[in-house]
Amino acid sequence: MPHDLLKAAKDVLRRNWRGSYTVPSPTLYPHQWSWDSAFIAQGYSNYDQRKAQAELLSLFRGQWRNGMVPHIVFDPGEEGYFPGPEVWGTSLSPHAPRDVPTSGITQPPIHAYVAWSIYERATDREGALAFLKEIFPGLMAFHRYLYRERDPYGEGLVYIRHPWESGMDNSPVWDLPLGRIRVPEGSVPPVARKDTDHVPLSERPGDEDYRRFIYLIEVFKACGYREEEILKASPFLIQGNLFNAILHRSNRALLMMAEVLRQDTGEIGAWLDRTASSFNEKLWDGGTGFYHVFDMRAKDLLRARTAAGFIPLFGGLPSKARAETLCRALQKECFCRMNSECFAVPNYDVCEEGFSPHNYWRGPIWINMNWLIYRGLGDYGYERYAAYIRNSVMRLVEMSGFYEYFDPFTGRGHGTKDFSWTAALYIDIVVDGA
Ligand code: 9WN
Repeated sequence: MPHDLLKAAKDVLRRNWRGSYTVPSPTLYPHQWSWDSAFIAQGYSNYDQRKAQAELLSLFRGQWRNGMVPHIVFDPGEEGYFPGPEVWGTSLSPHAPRDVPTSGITQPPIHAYVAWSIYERATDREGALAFLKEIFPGLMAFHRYLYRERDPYGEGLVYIRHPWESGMDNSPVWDLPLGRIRVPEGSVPPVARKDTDHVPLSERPGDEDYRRFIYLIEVFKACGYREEEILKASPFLIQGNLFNAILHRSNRALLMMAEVLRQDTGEIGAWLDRTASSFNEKLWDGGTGFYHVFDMRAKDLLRARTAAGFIPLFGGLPSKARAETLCRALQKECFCRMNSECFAVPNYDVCEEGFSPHNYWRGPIWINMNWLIYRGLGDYGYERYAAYIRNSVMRLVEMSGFYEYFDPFTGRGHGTKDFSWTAALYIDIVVDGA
C-alpha cells in the first residue's frame, strides 16, 4: 500500500536524520555523502522544505575553497567507516576546510537540479528565495571548479579520477582502467575494510579493487591534491556519461536560478553549449547506439553497457532520434524490457558475461538510477515506459523494503537496508505520478 509505505519511507529518513543532514545508512555509511544528500533532499522537498534546504546547505559546509564539493563530509565522532579522514589526509591541500573533515574527491553534481526542485515546490516562498540566494554561490563555485580543473582542454566534458567519483564504484565499466593499475608493494596503508562487517563480501567490491581504490587516494596525496599534478599522475581519468549528463542538467537548473536571482547567465550558457556538443560528439557511438565513457588514458571509449548509458536522457542531451535508439535498447530482453521475466532497469546488461544480480554496481537495480531514467523518459515523452519504471520501483519496495539495491530477477533486496535514497526517491516517484 503506497500510503503505509510512504509513511515507512518517511520513518527511515527520520531515523537516519542527524540534526542537519541524513546518513545514507546508520551502519554501512554513517557520514554525509554528497549525491546521497541531494537525492535525499529531493525526497524531503515533497513534504519538508526546511529539512530539504538544511540537507543541502549542511553538505556545503564541507565545500573546498577551490569549489570542490567533497564526496563525504565526515562526522568527527563516528569511526565506523573505512577509509576515514586519516586516510584522506586532506590537510595536504590548502583548499580543504580546516574545521570540517572531508574526503578528497567529489561525486556527480546533481545538487543544482535538486536545489531548483526545492525552490519550485516550496510552500514558504520567501524562505525558498532566501535558500536560493544562499546556495547559488556555492553551486556556481562547484561548477566553476569542475570546468576549470577537471576539463583541462576546454572540451566541456569534465573528468573523474576515482571510481567513487562516478557513484558506481565497482561498475563493470571500470574493469579495464582499474585492472591496469598495478599497486606497488608497500604503497598503500592497511586496508581495514568495515563494509563487510555489515554486508556479505559477495555483494561488495573485491579486496583487490579496494586496494586500487586506496592506492588512487595515495596518488592524490602524493600530488598534494594539486589538480595539474593529478592530471599527469592519476592512472584513472575518465570523462563519464553519467557525471557529465547530470552536470548538464544541473547547468540548466543553474541558469533558471541565475534568472530568478538576476545574475549574469553568459558563463552558464557557454557551459551548456560546450557540454552538449562534445557529449554528443565524443561519448556517442553510432555502432553500439549507446552513450559510453571516454578513458583519457587509453584514449578510447569504454563500451560496457551499463544503465549509465541511459542517463543522458535525464540530461536532455540526445536528439529525438538518439532518444528513440536508447528507448529501443531499454525494450530489449537484456535490459529487462516491459513484461519480461525481470524487473527494470538492471544496472548492467543482463546478457553480458560478468553480470551479477546481487553484486553492488555489477547488475542489481538501484533506485537512484531508475529515478534518473524515469525522469529522462518523461521529459522525452516516453510516458508509458516511464510509468513502467515507476511501477518497477514501487513493486520492488513493496516486496522487499528500502534496500540499497535489488536483484532484477527475484526482486530481493541486497546491500544495506533502510537506505536513505531508496526511501527518499520512492517518496518522490510515488508523489510525482500520483
Ligand atoms: C564510497 C553512500 C555511497 C554512495 C555511492 C555508493 C557507495 C561508497 C562505498 O555508497 O559508495 O563512496 O563505501 O561503497 O557506491 O554511490 O554515494 O551511499
